[in-house]
Amino acid sequence: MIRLALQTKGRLNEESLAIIREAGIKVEDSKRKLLSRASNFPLEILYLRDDDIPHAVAAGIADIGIVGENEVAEKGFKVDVLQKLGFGKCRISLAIPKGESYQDLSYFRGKRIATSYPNILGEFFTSNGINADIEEIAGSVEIAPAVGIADAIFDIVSSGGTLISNGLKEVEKVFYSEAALIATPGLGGEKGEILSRLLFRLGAVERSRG
Ligand code: PRT
Ligand code: ZN
Repeated sequence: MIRLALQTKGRLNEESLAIIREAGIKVEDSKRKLLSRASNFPLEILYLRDDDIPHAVAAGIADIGIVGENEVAEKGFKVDVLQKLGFGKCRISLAIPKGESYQDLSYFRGKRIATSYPNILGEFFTSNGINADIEEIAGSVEIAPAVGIADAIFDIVSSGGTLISNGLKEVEKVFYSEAALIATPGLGGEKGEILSRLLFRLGAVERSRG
């Protein structure tokens, strides 16, 4: 038996379940139980918040998981990224008030930047020699400039609509992400063998999706 961590609800939940089901594995959604067993494959699903999936997989609470690469990179836990899954695509970008003029990264020197991804941003600034004040905030990052608690933001963007409706413009695309299958490093034995079978099926789904 192998244990797969999926997001309970949210942007990745439906497509994660869809890919497992397309692989021919019969599983229940998270509405009934937070831990449930597939009826025709040696797999059980543990439903978690996406933020908790990298740790759960690194610690072996789950053997594998489906989560955004952004969460894997931000949390920094040691997991193997086995396969990108082609959904949940987004980027994490720096954005500033739309009336500001922007030339290059030196704009951010000494500025306050609100984000839920302080580690990814901190590494990016360090490697580019930018000294800025990173303010970690949990939700509604995009309103931080309007309410005066930050000069700029570093947040997830997909269509860009949220930035526009908050009077912001995207000036640097820093990190590209999509959903990925991750695993506890060094899974072997029976679990390793089940994982190979699962990867084979996911490969077939990917080929049939084109
Ligand atoms: O409850 P839980 O903690 O599990 O979920 P969550 O609320 O933390 O995450 P959720 O469900 O919003 O997102 C899960 C994952 O989906 C993220 O970690 C990304 O990997 C991926 N993803 C893909 C996105 C987006 N696209 C996205 N557009 N996550 C968030 N957004 C948000 C973004 O934060 C911003 O507020 O959507 C807004 C921007 O969208 P646009 O289209 O207006 O640019
Ligand atoms: Zn989350």
